[in-house]
Amino acid sequence: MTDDPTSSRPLGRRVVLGLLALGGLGIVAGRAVGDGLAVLASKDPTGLTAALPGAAGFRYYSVTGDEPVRTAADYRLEVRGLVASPRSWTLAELGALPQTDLVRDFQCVTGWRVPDVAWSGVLLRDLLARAAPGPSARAVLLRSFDGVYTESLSLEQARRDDVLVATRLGGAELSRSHGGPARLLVAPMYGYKSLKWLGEIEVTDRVEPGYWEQRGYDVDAWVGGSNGRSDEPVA
Ligand SMILES: Nc1nc2c(c(=O)[nH]1)N[C@H]1C(S)=C(S)[C@@H](COP(=O)(O)O)O[C@H]1N2
Ligand SMILES: [Mo]
Repeated sequence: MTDDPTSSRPLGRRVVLGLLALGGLGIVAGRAVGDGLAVLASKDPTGLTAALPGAAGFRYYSVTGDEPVRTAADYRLEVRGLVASPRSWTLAELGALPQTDLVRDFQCVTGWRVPDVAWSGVLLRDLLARAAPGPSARAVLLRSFDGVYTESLSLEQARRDDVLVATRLGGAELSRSHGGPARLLVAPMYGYKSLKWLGEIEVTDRVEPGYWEQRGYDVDAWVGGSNGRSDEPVA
């Protein structure tokens, strides 16, 4: 874990005081690390709360104020658009499809990186094949059930063997903070492509820029590509 930027750096006194000043630490201490910590982290623009033990090097991101909630029972994934067979998938139905395991570094465009993250789920291309995209299909538009975040991929990108609808992380159910019950994992691209709280996949005739792309980030977000930033981990 030596290249994990968050575990190698002890928290300085100023940082800890800063966290206390956020006002949530005392409350969080009594709750399960994970969702409680994530709620605090979401209010921390520095991302430093996620350097506390238990967050495994990830920093929590949500462009909305709170975490959207779907239980395993009420979760639905809609697949629609330019397809012959639109349908809605329950979590159990996704779990009954062939599962793919992937171990990949997870890299945010802002510089943090988590090495060797273990994901499992359904290949996006398997879901697309079952929907049977029509002749004018060129891309997918992904919508989060947070109601705000979107992403998109060309069909060619969406059919890669390292692009998953992930339902498991690190050998456990994907937690709500990490986008559970199901999120996208686009392993070869920066983290912003890996949309959390996946609610809908719409097959479209062109790539439509997603949330961060409308705000200036590359649509093709290959790790090591431009984005005007270094992909080096934060020192
Ligand atoms: N719905 C949603 N998905 C999202 C984001 C977000 O703000 N909302 N942030 C993205 C960014 S910038 C990153 S780096 C990863 C972070 O994943 P994590 O919160 O599981 O660490 O989620 C991505 N997916
Ligand atoms: Mo990110």
